[in-house]
Amino acid sequence: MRRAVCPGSFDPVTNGHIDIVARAASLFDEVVVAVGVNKSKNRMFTPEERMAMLTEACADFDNVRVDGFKGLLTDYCAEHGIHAIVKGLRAVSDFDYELQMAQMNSSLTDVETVFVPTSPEYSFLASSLVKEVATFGGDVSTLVPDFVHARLTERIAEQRG
Ligand code: COD
Repeated sequence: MRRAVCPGSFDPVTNGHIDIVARAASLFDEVVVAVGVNKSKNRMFTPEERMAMLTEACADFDNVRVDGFKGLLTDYCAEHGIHAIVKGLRAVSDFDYELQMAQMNSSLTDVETVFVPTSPEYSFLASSLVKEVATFGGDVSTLVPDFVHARLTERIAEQRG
C-alpha cells in the first residue's frame, strides 16, 4: 500500500489545498491530510475546527482521511508507516523553505517529499491572505469552499464582538 501524508496548518483549508489533496489521492493508495497542532498564537481556528472543515472538504475522496499531529512530522510518519510527504509548491519562495524542510525530514527518517506544482488558478492562494482579505471585507467566496466561507465570516464577526 502506497501511503502519503499531506501536512499543513489549514487555517482554514482553501481550494488550493483541496487541489493538492485531490492530486495526491490520484497518485497514492491512501492519503492522510494531517493538521499540525503545535502551539501557535496566530491561528483563527482551533485544530478541531480545522480538522472538521477538512473532513467536510475531503468527503468525496474515498482514499483520503484527516488526522492531527503534534511534534515532528517525521515521528508521525514513522508511527503510521508513511514514507511520502506531499507538498504543494506555489512559487520560488515556497521552494526555498520547502526544500530545506524536505532535506531535514529525509535526514531524520526514511521519508521522501513529493512536490506537486500548484494549479495556475490557485498560485496566489494562501490561508493567511484569505484571512486578511476577508477580515477587511474583501470577497474570498471563490477561494474556499462555501461552508468554509460561512465559518470564516462567522469567526470574523465573533472577533469583532
Ligand atoms: N497551491 C498549492 N499548494 C498550496 C497552496 C496553493 N494555493 N496553498 C498552500 N499550499 C500547500 C503548501 O505549500 C503546503 O505544502 C501545504 O499546502 C499546507 O499549507 P499550509 O500553509 O496550510 O501549512 P504550513 O506550510 O503552515 O504547514 C507547515 C507544517 C505544519 C507542514 C510544518 O510546519 C511541519 O511539518 N510542522 C511539524 C513540526 C516539524 O516536523 N518541524 C520540522 C520541519 S523540517
